[in-house]
Amino acid sequence: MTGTQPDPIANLKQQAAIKAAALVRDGMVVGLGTGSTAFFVVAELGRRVREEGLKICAIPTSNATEAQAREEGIPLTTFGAHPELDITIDGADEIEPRTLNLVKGRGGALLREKIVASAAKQLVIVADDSKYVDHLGTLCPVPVEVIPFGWENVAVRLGQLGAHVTPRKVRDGSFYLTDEKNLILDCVFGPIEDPHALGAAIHSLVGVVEHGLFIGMATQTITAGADGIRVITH
Ligand code: ABF
Repeated sequence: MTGTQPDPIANLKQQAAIKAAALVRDGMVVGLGTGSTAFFVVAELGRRVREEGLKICAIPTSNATEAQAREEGIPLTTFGAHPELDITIDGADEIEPRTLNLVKGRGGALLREKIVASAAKQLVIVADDSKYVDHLGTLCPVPVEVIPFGWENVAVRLGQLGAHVTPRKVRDGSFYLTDEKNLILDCVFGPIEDPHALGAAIHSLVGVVEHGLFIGMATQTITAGADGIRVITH
């Protein structure tokens, strides 16, 4: 059988993930992120639970992460039992190193990710170093989760804020639906000078549930690149 070529980016993601997972201590309530980097965090926490007897319980940010956590044997809990979390570890699409402001949500889980992130004492972001940008909006759209009813009007008003708006669709051409059965409007703003102000303006639009600008939420980023692991703490 031919061996698969090692994926250098996946290796970087795994390095950052293992470093972040080491922050988790016995007794912690942990928010589990979504995406390919968070995948390695869940795998490492599962290993620690099985091999080191790590005693944690966790709240997943998506159905996909919930399924992986169950498979890894990580005990799950709910906000009903634990309304406050100790740490959430998640990925990101863009990181502004100066402010640790983020764009998240390319995976479609931004609402649960932001809820779980905001409920935790610490939000630790893991990524490969390709996610660093000088200004948010440089690499990718800002996803905006909207109620399906009247989404077309919200799209018009997002356009008035300067966005080129595309409703996210799946392969068969139907609308992508979030775990909460909402729609995602992918908004290309270009480089964003004042993400805090833009986030507030987006939030003020009736019909918007949440957006992928995570402003002032990350307490630490752990990234891996060719020159090793970089930790930024705010
Ligand atoms: C998730 O991590 C999403 O918010 C974001 O889209 C994703 C980044 O994905 P990856 O780690 O696969 O680059 O939290």
